[in-house]
Amino acid sequence: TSVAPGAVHVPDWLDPARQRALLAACRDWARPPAGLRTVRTPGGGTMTARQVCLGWHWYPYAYARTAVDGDGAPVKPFPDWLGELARRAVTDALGPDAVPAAPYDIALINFYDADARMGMHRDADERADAPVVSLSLGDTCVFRFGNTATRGKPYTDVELRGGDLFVFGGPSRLAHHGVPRVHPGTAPDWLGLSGRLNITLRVSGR
Ligand code: MD5
Ligand code: FE
Repeated sequence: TSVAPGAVHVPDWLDPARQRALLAACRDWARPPAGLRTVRTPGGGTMTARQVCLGWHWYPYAYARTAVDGDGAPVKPFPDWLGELARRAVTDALGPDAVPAAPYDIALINFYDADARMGMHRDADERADAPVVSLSLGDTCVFRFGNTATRGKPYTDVELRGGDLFVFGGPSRLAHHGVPRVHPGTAPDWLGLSGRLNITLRVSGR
């Protein structure tokens, strides 16, 4: 389903076996060193979703090779199979011509508990315009897809469920977006996850 030019939602893209395998991998990556951390913004705010990074470590508002705002350890490698998954996602959502020449080399994994939110923002710290691939696991959330010019209206609210794929490319790459709420207890029992998890796959352009 196209939400805006270049923004395509593919419900149920990951089958249950893939969801379980991805969750197990994310739990492994979340362990120290360079594991799950709380992100603090320069203004003194705290992000409610906690994060772990692969390939490059994101901190507000730049990328580094070490967990500079965590334990300082080298960031875990970005595995080849995740890059393969990203290219397949872009092909399915936008077509083969939208797959970037440069390799996918960043994963940002956000863990949301029942009270976690993500305020409206743009992802502008990458030096490449390659599409961002977003995979969701666990609880359903409200995903707010906005416009490029402002953090406010107009925007479109979309329900993202576990197993869904969303790809943001072309004119949607720099759109504002956020997660105004998570619906607790909506994850399927077979997954064994309380809360929501989102994996974004990106090209650093470095
Ligand atoms: C999430 N993560 O659900 C979202 C999904 C983040 C973040 O926002 O920065 O980690 S990714 C949504 C996204 C990425 C790039 C572009 C656009 C949306 N967009 O143009 O709407 O945890
Ligand atoms: Fe974002």
